[in-house]
Amino acid sequence: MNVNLIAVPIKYGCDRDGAQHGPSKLRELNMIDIFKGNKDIYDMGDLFIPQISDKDKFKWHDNMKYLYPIRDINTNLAHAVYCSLQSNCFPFIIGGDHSLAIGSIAGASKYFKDMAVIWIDAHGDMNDFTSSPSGNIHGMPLAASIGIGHYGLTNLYHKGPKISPNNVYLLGARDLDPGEKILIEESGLNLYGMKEINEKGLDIVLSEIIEKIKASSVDGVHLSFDIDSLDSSLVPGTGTPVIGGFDLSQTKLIFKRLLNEKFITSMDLVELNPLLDDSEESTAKLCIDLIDYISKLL
Ligand code: NNH
Ligand code: MN
Ligand code: MN
Ligand code: MN
Repeated sequence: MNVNLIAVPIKYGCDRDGAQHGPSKLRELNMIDIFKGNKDIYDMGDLFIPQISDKDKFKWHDNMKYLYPIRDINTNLAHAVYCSLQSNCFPFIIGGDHSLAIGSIAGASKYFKDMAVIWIDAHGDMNDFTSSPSGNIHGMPLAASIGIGHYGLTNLYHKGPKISPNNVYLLGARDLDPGEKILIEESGLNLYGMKEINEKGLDIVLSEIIEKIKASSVDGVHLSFDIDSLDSSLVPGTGTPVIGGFDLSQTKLIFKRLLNEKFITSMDLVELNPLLDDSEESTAKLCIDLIDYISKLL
């Protein structure tokens, strides 16, 4: 299967300058050629992101920054993802902040009858506008995809919830907001927090997830990978690093085990912020290393 690379240089979801430069930094470090060395990919270019002044961030909602621009960008992304799947291509979406997963999932869920989502993140991204401490929409995409939150996001691209919580696997969480914890509990999604992973062992947890997905009736699986799932010491170039995360070999094990199943049908890689990176650009280089690794497994 060919890969369609869709870059989304968006920062409105994290409201932090720099996240919009993720795709250009990865291109500068030869992402496309590295990918092409392993897999037939087509660079579909950068999705159009309109310029919005930060003075206008609360223009559309008082606790959801840049709501309508984010909705409109994600609607276009959803269509790009849907069209890729329809033409038998694997959508590989590069961020940009994690709000873009609303569009990835909206697009993929229109194509598939019943879809699972594996969400790898230090955070839950399960806030709605009442529980969010920041108003940043990158803390809300998983909730929105399940149908929780503002109608502008929950009805994006096609009406209603995109995925059912029993088909959601949240992996690596270790920084959850109080209201978000309640939403996670109530939803009944499959939570594998860092504490549980450390106790059980990552390999066992991955086997459990793989078994559950295979036993379910899903016809598509979206993998949404936030680089802040890695330990904060490894990812200085991300907006909200959190200690106690995955090391590099654990991260590669996750990709190896999941991609070897051949059930993943689309994926995101998000939250690189080159402006926050160290002078060696270690976070950007780590992303390149992961892209090299992933593209060999696709
Ligand atoms: N939970 C916080 C919020 O909603 C932080 C979210 N930040 C993330 N999510 N990077 O992956 O604002
Ligand atoms: Mn995230
Ligand atoms: Mn569907
Ligand atoms: Mn995160």
